[in-house]
Amino acid sequence: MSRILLTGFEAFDRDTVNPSWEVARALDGWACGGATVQAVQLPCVFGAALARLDEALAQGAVPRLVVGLGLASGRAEITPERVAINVDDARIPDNAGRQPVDAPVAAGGPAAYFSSLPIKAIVHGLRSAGLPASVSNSAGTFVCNHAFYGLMHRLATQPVLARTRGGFVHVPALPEQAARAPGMPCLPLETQVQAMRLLLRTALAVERDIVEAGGALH
Ligand code: PCA
Repeated sequence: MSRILLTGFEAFDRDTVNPSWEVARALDGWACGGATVQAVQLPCVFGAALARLDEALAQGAVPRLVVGLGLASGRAEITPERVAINVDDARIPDNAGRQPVDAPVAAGGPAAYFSSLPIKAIVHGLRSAGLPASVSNSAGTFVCNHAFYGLMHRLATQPVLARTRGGFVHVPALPEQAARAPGMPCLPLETQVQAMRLLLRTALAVERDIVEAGGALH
């Protein structure tokens, strides 16, 4: 059995729940394509999130797949991220009160990394199953992008991780969160978990991504 690392974030910005962690922990132990999911919670803190990721990467077998999840409140769909950028630029303080502005995630690192997940095949598969999904071209510049960039930097620079695929997916708010913010889109937890099962299956099965237009005007 190989290992799939699925990370989710703790709650942040005065929230009490984070769907990304609820989804990850619901799938902890789930077996898929000869691999088993290990759910790991990341602190919503610059630096500390990557320290926790390093621990999880080092403990146990080299993972076949690492997928980071995070909440993007305001989004209505499951959105696999295309690109991580080498910038920390926090609009609000993180859970430790840190608020870096225009700082690199990794000093001297490349400007960006692309996800190595088959993001178009994932979106295609989710939509075919009637689940809302689209490719996102920006993971922002807060702790999610930080974790995504840090992950891809590790996969690119640590020889032991050379064969591990990785990426990041933002998920919508839960109905209980949207109930407190009129007009906020949401997706029930069961639907998010179902989508993530399909996403992981696709990520394991599809070696080469499909070519399908996914560009948006905005
Ligand atoms: N979302 C934030 C950080 C943690 C989370 O779940 C983000 O999009 O950066």
